[in-house]
Amino acid sequence: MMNKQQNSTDKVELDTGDALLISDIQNDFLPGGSLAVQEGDRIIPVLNGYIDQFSNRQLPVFATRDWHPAKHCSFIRQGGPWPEHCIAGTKGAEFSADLHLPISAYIISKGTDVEREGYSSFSNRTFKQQLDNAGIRRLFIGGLATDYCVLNTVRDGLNYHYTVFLLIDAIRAVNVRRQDGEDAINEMIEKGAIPITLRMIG
Ligand code: VGL
Ligand code: ZN
Repeated sequence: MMNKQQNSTDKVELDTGDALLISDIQNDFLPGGSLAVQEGDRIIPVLNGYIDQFSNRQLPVFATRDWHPAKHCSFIRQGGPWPEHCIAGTKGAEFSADLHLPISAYIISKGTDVEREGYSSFSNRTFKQQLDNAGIRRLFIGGLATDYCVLNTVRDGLNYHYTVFLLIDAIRAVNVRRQDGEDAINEMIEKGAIPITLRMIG
């Protein structure tokens, strides 16, 4: 039986083996961008708070970026669902200047293959290798978008048997359908992700 107790917590002590994963805080996904996520900018100060918590303990920070070729299959012009966004090397693909990524952050590009969507951070095989090399066992995942990259990354992370904490105060959804974000959150928690907020980090 699903027990709510197992899937929630009051306090989390960060330790060796923990990593922060920040998904796609890029200009095109933020207000004014070509695929702007509503309130996407509101989570940036919170993510900066998580970055401080990890950096202070010298724990690794990973930042993913959607990094598409100009004719990526996900673009409407190519028959896909999305307006053109996050084309490698453009201003829209740059990380937000408001996100305080440490110089030591690992940058993970995804969606680089013209014929594959690649929502999950694990679609870049290097990511898993870097986690293994760093001895990571617990992933703290936040960023954009709840119903695409975050959802697919959390699914893969759980399938690889990482302990996954979902940064519930630092995610926002595209919501093509109004319920998508909520549905995604419910699915992730159902599958074993543990929802936490910044103030629970001790
Ligand atoms: C994403 C829509 C299109 C994501 C990427 O990373 O969440 N969403 N491309
Ligand atoms: Zn994309």
